[in-house]
Amino acid sequence: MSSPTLSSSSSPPLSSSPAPLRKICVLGLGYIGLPTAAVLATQGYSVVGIDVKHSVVDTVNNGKIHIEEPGLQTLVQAAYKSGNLRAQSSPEAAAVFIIAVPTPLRDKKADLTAVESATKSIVPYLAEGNLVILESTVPPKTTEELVAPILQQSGLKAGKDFYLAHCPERVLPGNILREIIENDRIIGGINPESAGKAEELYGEFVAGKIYLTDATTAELVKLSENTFRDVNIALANELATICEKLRVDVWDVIELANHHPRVSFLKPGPGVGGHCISIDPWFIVEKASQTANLIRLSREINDEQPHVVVRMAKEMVQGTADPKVTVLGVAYKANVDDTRESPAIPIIQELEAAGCEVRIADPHVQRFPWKLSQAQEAFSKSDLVVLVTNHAEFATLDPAEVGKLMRCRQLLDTRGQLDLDEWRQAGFSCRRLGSG
Ligand code: SAJ
Repeated sequence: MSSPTLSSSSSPPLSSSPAPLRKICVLGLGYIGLPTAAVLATQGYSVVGIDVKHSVVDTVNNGKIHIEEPGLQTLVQAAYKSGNLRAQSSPEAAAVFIIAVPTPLRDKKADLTAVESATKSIVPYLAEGNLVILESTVPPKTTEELVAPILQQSGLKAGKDFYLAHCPERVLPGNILREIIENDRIIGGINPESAGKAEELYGEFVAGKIYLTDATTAELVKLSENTFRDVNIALANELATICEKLRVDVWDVIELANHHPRVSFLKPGPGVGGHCISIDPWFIVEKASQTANLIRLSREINDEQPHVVVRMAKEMVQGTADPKVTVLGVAYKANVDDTRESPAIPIIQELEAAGCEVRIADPHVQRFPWKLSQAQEAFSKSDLVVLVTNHAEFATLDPAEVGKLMRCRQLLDTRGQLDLDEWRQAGFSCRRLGSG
């Protein structure tokens, strides 16, 4: 079978690694950059983390973290205590530069401002033999057509005087520290020598297999993975809407269908959030607007889900004077503190626009544009609980205790998380997304 892979290996000999590879600048200390910097520092590299936010630099320089991720605090503290990790706001000379800055969506296109400015900030320090790695998720050809030309303003030639590769991050928030080590990696070099050089570095801490290819293939591999998941979730969400009409339980349908050896549905829900799956498919649409029809439609189906939830919520409080609605969970998914692109945001906006007083509780989230309440306060005199994020804590709520606080005992579970029989026994009238 033919493959775009140039070669693959699980661990190249480290002894062949030249000494200069041991000083690394990691640009961007977010969900990917900070764990990567900390892992490299604990592997004995001298790591300088760069972030444009002074508060982030200060936090890391105190051995602390500004994001929630299991195990990260311990790792960053260990890295900091080893003396191998420090942070600052601009780069300095190093052997390796890793760019892990955000690539948000603006008007359904990739906003590459941060990649561009991080790349520009490297130029004054770029030296012969350096390795530059782009980890940020980007539209196809960004490494070749944006990053390489900027770096070449140094007078050095990509692939000849310095090495350049795209090594997309593929770790799952909530499980980053395990996946950063265990996941297989795709390394796309601007030329085979660049891919090989990047492989030397990743081979030091990646236990999974490393596959080498070209930069544009690597960019598309990353986007395709998240698109695959988005299309699968869109199918589950469409099925939920169909089941709603047919008065069949989508959760039963999916569970039973998944017993087929070649079927693996993901779950329906209130919509797809986060900084990855809700964004990356648009990077493909951007480059192939005439042909990426299924990809675009899947995005649209998933973006419609918060409105489906609001329609159901409105039906449930119809006729209630001054309805009060409790939104449980605003993180984009279970057990994380990240609210970027969370479906909770359009749900809250639309409920408020419909005249509902919205109370919000999320045990993981500290910062949110709306006021966050403790659970007790959020349930007080409420007419409806809408479970938006399936945090583990919500599964252990006592329906009888919650019911006592509420004005009207109603529950809408958008995640299929709660035992509705238990809530019904406590006097709740319940609906579950996709259950008719
Ligand atoms: N979701 C559903 N139904 C499901 C699974 C997820 O509605 O069955 C929703 C979640 O609630 C969430 C969104 O989809 O709102 C995305 O969550 P996720 O857990 O599927 O993925 P992310 O965005 O946290 O991380 C993804 C991962 N990609 C893949 O699994 C292919 C991760 O490995 C990537 O590194 C990450 O994107 C990234 O940074 O690109």
